[in-house]
Amino acid sequence: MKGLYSALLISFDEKGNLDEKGTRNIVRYNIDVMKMDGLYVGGSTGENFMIPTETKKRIFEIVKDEAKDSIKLIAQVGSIDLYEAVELGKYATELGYDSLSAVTPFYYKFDFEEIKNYYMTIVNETNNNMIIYSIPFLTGVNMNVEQFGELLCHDKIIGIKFTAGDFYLLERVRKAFPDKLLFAGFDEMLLPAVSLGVDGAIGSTYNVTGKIAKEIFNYTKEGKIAEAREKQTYLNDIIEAVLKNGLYQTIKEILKSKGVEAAGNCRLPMKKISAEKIEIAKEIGRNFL
Ligand code: MN9
Repeated sequence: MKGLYSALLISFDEKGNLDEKGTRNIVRYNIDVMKMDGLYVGGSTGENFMIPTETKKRIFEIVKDEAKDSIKLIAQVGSIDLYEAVELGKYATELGYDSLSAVTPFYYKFDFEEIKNYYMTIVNETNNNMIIYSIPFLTGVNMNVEQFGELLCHDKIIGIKFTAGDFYLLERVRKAFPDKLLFAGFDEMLLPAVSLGVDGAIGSTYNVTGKIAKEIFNYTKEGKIAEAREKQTYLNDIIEAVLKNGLYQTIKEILKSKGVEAAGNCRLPMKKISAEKIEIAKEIGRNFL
């Protein structure tokens, strides 16, 4: 399960309905052109927390159908509706997803006992692998090494998607759990995360920057830090421009400019992109990718 994963973008039409063909095209681009090792389906990048359960299921279905067994697939099933998380977990497990992942439950400030019960429930009900999705800047949920340990001691809880800039914590987690899978979640900090021994990375920008990310990953692992830094700086110039222009929609526009038809729109309440910003997105695609 090691390696580079795109956090898959999902295509929606003008009304916010799933565009199945467009989504399949994005999957194909990630496999055929970006040469990703896997896809992370239903994460933040997949606009997952804004879409209804039936659509989430359909997305898991068409991605699996398109990718077949050609790359690894992780299904993010986490939800503050634990019943939904279990239902989605069973569904993705039956479809043959290699692992589940679940965001730490957010909004209600659940205590650790509740968080632990959430993960144990999903794992015990689905009997599939689980990767903890930790993204404190969006969830407000911070876990320490001991708490990660209480979850990771379960055989089926195989790793963490670590989307944070706390590299001291990352290093302590790496040392404490050498046999678990650690994935870096911030594309702009890939180099330092790889230098601290992560097994892979999962990111939104890799839908279009996957090849650059692979170079950073490989150079860093080989100890070629100057080369890796040069690539990271190049990647971060792209990421800075993308973030400024609107993260997910800009990546969708770049995909379109690269010939990925119907890469689509974002769902409300995310706003519609302006004509001016579409031009900026195309320019980023043309100049850097
Ligand atoms: O999960 C992504 N996080 C979000 C990972 O989309 C919230 C990252 O890949 C970031 O989009 C990326 C740009 O900041 O690092």
